[in-house]
Amino acid sequence: MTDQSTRDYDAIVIGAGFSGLAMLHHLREIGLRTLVVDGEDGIGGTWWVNRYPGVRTDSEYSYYSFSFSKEVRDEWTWTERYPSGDEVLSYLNFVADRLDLRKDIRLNARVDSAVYDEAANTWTVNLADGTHLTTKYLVSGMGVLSQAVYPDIPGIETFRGEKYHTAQWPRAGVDLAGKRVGLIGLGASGIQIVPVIASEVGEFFVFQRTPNFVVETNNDKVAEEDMAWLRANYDAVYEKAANHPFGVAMEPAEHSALEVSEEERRRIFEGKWNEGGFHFANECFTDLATNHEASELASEFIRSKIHEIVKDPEKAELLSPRTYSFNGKRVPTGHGYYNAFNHEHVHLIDTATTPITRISEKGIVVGDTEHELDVIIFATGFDAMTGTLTNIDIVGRGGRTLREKWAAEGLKSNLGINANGFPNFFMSLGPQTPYSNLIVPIQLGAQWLQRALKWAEENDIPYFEATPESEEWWRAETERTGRLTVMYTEGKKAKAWFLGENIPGKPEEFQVYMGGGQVYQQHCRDLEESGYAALLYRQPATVQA
Ligand code: N01
Repeated sequence: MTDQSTRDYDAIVIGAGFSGLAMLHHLREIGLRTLVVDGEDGIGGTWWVNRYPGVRTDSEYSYYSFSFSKEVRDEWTWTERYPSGDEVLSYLNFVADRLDLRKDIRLNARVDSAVYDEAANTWTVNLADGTHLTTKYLVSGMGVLSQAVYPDIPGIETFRGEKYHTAQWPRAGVDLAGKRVGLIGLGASGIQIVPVIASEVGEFFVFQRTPNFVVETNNDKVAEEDMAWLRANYDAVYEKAANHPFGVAMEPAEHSALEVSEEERRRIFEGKWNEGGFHFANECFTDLATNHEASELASEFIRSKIHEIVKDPEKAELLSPRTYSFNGKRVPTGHGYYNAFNHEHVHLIDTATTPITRISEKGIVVGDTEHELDVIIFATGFDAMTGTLTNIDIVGRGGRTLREKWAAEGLKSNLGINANGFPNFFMSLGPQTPYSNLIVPIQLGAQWLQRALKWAEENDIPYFEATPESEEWWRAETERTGRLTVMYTEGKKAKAWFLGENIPGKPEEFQVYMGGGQVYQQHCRDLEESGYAALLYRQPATVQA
C-alpha cells in the first residue's frame, strides 16, 4: 500500500554500520525501496570511525558476524579469534558487496533533522548538504556508542600539541614515534590502545581516574578447520548466542560462586581466565552479575592477577579497582594491558587522589604538577544509547523532538524499537535494548522489523507507534530488571555509561535492558504474535496511505 508516487523512498535508514546493512538487506527483501544515508565517507559505522591503534572486537569472530546470509557465511574467512578493526571493516565491505548493498547507500550524507508530517504520514529527512528526502518509514541505525564526548576539563582548547579522540581517529593514522603522549580514559577504548602504542611512544603518561577490571583475551589465529567447523555449525552457534543473556555463544555456568569451596572457586576462575575474554565473565559462575558477594570474589581474583602481572606493587595496587566490584563497568578485554605497565617509560598517574585541574598549552596539570606532552589522546567515551538520537532533531507529532520527549518524560520506548509520538520511526539498538554482544539484537531486530513492516504493508496499516502504556511498561521493566543486577549498585559507584552516569547532568536511568537478551527476544516475539495489537497503534486516524 506504500504510495510510491508521493515519497522518494519507502524506508530511509540512517547509518551504514552493522545495523544499517542488516536493515537495508531485510527491508529490500520485502520490496521496500530503501536508502541508507551515512555522514561518513565509508561504510562500517563504528568500525569506520574507531581506527585507533589496537581497536578490535572483544566478542569472538564466531558470533560477531551475521548468520543470515549463506553466501557471506560460506565465502568470508576470519583470521583472528578477536578480529582487528581493519578485519571487521573488510568484513562489512564484503557484506556490502556480496549482498549488492552499495547501490542503495549514500555516503557523505549527514542527517541534520528528520521531521514527521502528520497529514501526509511522511518523514522528511534533511541532509546537511540541503537535500530533502521523503519516506514512509524512518529507521535509526546510528549506533549506540557513537556520540563521542570530550571531558569538561578547563583549558582543553588551549593545548598547543596534537589532540585526538579515539572515536574520531584520523584515517591517515598518527605518528606517535618517540613522542610524549598522554592518555585520558581507561574504558574499553583506552585499554585497547595502551599496549599497542606503549611500544611506539617516547614517554607515555596514562592518567587514570577509575581503574578497570580487565580480562585478557589470549587472542589466537583462526585455523582453517575452525572456519570449516563454523560454516557447518553457523545456525547452532547463532542460536546459542541468541539464547544467552549477553548474546555470546557460551556455555551457561552451573554454580553460584558462593556454593563451591575456595579451592574449587580458584580453579574455575583460573581456567576461565586462561580461556580469556568474556568466558571469564560468563562461564565461571551464575551470579557474578547478580550477587554482590560473588562479584567481589571475582574482583579479588582479578586483583590478585594484576599483582602477579605488574611488577611494581605500587602500580599494581593503583591499577586494582577498590571502589566498586566486577561488572560495575562494562567488562573490557585486554591484549597485554597490565603487562604494558611494566615498561619504565609508561607512567601511571593517579587522578582519583589528585585530580586533573586543567589542560595547559603544554600538557596536563594534575594538582600543581604540569606533565608536558606532545600529544593528548582522549579515550573518554560516549553519550551512550541516546546521544546520536538527541544530537540531531528527530521531530515527531506536534513538532516535538525525541530529545524534548525524553527530557520531559524520562527515557521511554517500546522495547527500544519505537516511541510514542514518532509514528513509523524505528530504532536498531534503541535505548533499552539488551546489554549484549550487539550483533544478535541487530540481526534479530532487522528480521523482526522486516516481518512487522511486511505485515503492515499487507494489512494496510498506515503506521506503527508505541502506545504510552507500552512505554511505561518497558521503562518499569528495564529499571526493575536492571536493579536486580550488580550493574545498578556497582555501576553507580563506577559512573558507568549504561546508567548514564558518565555524562554530567544526564539522568540516572538504565540506558540498556539488563534482563537478558533471550528474555528481550521473547517480548519481541510476544508483540509480534499478538498481531502487534497489544502495544502499537494500528488504527489509522485519517492519514494518507
Ligand atoms: O569509554 P568509557 P570507552 N577526567 O565510557 C574517563 C564499547 N567499546 O570508549 O571511569 C578523567 O568506557 C573515564 O574515567 P572514569 C564498550 O561497550 C567496545 O572506553 O569516569 N577521566 C573512563 O576511564 C565500552 O564500554 C569496544 O573515572 C575521564 C573513560 O574516560 C564503550 O564502548 C572497544 C573524564 C571512558 O570510558 C565505551 O568505551 C571500545 C574526565 N573528565 C569501546 N571523563 C570493543 O568491542 C571521562 N573519563 C572492542
